[in-house]
Amino acid sequence: MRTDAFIGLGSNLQEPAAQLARAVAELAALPETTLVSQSPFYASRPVGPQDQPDYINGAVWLSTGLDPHILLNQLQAIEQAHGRERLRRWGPRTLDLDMLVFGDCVLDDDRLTVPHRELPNRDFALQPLLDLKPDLRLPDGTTIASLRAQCPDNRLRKLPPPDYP
Ligand code: PH2
Ligand code: MG
Ligand code: MG
Repeated sequence: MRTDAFIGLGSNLQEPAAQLARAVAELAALPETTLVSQSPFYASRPVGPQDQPDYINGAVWLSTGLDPHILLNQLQAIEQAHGRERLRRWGPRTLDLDMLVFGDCVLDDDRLTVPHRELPNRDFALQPLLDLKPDLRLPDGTTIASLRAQCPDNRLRKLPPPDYP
């Protein structure tokens, strides 16, 4: 069985747009997984500690036969390969891959919460999801479009096409 999984990407260290472009290729190459589409990339001001660079954010739509915890292992392996260090909560990072939505799956355990807990507060995740699938809904029926309309504005700036592959 295949599931539509939506992954948020973020980086604010070491050529963030290049980190995201590489990560998209790595996600597309995961086992039992195909890349359906990728969103534009956006520059966004940091949410959380302000003493860090702006982020580049985007999202991908995957179709996967992996179960959510196996996919999480794969996301964490890609983060590790990008030199991810876990220093402080919401602090700067070379690559962050967040499982935003995994089909109709609702999960909350010590490793994984899907849909992502912070999604309603993050325009840098909601806008790329809207770009990928304007009618996307959470398992409880809430539309991503309604969350986007209510979300605090963080001054997203869409990068011009030459800046993302
Ligand atoms: N990620 C965080 C903390 N703050 N701010 C922006 N703009 N983009 C992010 O991806 C981001 C953040 C921790 O996951
Ligand atoms: Mg994150
Ligand atoms: Mg994360």
